[in-house]
Amino acid sequence: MTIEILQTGKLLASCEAALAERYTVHKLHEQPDPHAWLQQNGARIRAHAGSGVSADLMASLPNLEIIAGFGVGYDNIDTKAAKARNIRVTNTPNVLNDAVAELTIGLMIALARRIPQGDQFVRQGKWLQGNFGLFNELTGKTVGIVGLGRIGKEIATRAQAMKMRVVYHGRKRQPAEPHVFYEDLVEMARDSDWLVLIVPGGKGTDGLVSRQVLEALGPQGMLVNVGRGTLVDEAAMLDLLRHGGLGGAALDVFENEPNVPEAFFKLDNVVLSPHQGSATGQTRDAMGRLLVANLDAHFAGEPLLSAVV
Ligand code: A2R
Repeated sequence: MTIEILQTGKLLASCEAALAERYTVHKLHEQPDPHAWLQQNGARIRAHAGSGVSADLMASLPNLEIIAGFGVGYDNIDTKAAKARNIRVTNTPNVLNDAVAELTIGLMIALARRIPQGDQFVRQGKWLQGNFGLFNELTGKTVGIVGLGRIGKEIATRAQAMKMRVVYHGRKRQPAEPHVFYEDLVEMARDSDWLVLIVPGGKGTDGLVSRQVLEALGPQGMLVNVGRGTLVDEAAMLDLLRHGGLGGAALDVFENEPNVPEAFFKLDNVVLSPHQGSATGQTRDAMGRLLVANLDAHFAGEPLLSAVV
């Protein structure tokens, strides 16, 4: 008898194929009556593959041993409920650092130089009527990284290659890092030209970037969010972007994805991206391999590769 595991959403094809080779995989999202299915079969499930696991779902899986999440963030897995039942939780860190850092720099240049807007300008034949305009550059500017973690450090390296000065904010100073540390986020925003958000979502960081932080960044300031939509007071950001209180924003994440407030669509000083941080074939394959490797390690009684609980 092979081990029975549960998926509640679609995963990458290569990841699903690897899981199917090793385990008996049940797909709750393909069941006509998921509730009834769980009542009948929930007790046989020993692992969940993929993110998005609530305490309710865990309650209907009495023999669940492990949740192998896809992605570095696990704010959509109820880790408290998992811990209470000794259910292990894994994520897929590190393998996506480069992809997210690359997109971050891409978004920064796109916003500074208005690359998407320039593309539209050419396509719409507006170039025939005159030049596009003069914009900004990264060279010589200060970027404040909120969350100098695994991904944040990769962004810092690339920002330095762009001849930027790097400073950072977190809950604690990292003595091994050469950059200036700010304990106070408002102060860092005031001293920075760019603010890049790359901290995890969840209760501890909800609304971390308040109106006050955004106002400190100011009319020339640029915000980049590649962490989570919940980090920012989105309504305040919109208001400031519309009325000149904030220079611009490049956003890969939003409060209520994929529902992006339409007000953003009318703004020229924003670049919008559909949560693409880790979205390359190479990186997603690596994330899938790590998810599967964590499950394999668990069922082989070996140490997990990347445990969060
Ligand atoms: O606070 P510290 O010194 O432990 O630094 C961590 C920082 N961080 C925070 N900073 C300010 N206020 C907080 N409440 C707070 N909580 C955490 O975020 C650390 O430097 C950074 C997170 O780094 P890592 O744990 O290495 O995460 P990684 O792999 O860089 O991914 C960051 C996030 C994911 O959780 C996804 O939400 C997103 O990027 O894709």
